[in-house]
Amino acid sequence: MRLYRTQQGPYLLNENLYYRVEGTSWDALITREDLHDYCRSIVDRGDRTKCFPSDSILAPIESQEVWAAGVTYYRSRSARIEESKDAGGGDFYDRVYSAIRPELFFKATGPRVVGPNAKVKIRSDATWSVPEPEMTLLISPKGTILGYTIGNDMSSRDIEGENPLYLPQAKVYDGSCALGPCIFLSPDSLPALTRIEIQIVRNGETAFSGSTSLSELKRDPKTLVSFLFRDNSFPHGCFLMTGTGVVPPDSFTLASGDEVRIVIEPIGTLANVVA
Ligand code: DO4
Ligand code: MG
Repeated sequence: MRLYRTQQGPYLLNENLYYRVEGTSWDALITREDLHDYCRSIVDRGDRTKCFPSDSILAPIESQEVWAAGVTYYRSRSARIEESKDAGGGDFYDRVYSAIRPELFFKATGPRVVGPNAKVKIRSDATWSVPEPEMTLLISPKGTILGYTIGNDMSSRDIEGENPLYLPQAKVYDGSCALGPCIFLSPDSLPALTRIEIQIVRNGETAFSGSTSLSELKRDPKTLVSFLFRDNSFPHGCFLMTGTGVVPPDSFTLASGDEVRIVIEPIGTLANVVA
């Protein structure tokens, strides 16, 4: 089942059929501990409706915070060691890759997040910018993983590489976070073979493409959640991006007009153009 937030309200999509979710705010809906079963009961009732207009899809977030995990794939560890070497980056990325405590950082508030087909941004003071395609968890206020969406953790590699203490500036700015197109509701974990694919289209041609799979994710999502919820409460639930396993070559930087397309089946495609 896929749950969409649209300008017309929440909709469910199940086996090519659409169902409206009536009489609830998005916040009240996605913080339900029984979200999967509740949505299943709407589908089982069988009151089908017409499809919503595809340009009415919104980012699947309202009052939640977005957090992100870092250096959870070997590729991310290696890219970070390389980008920070002039700044004495040394071994701290390697250490965090192997440490018991993961890297977790604050990424965005709901109003800062853009949805499908909206514009993502690169910082005006950055010279080296990349998208980061990340499987993203929807987590209930009690810390239960309720569903999955696609995240783009837009990042300024030159700023982060100059000094790791600049990480919040490299990661948190207007248009730096995209989520969507929906929440894939599942009581089960996504299979390890789930692929995360990215394509960057420039002037109608592929400027970069790459992929990884969840089998490369070093951390168990439940362990990431347990660290995030240590001494931290989320009354509206939250989203957690689980890190990137695809980093373009060092010669690549995003440009205005590039289209970033991230595909994770069974969630769908998150497409955004760079402003
Ligand atoms: O350590 C810096 C950020 C890492 C990150 O965003 C990632 O690995 O996805
Ligand atoms: Mg990231």
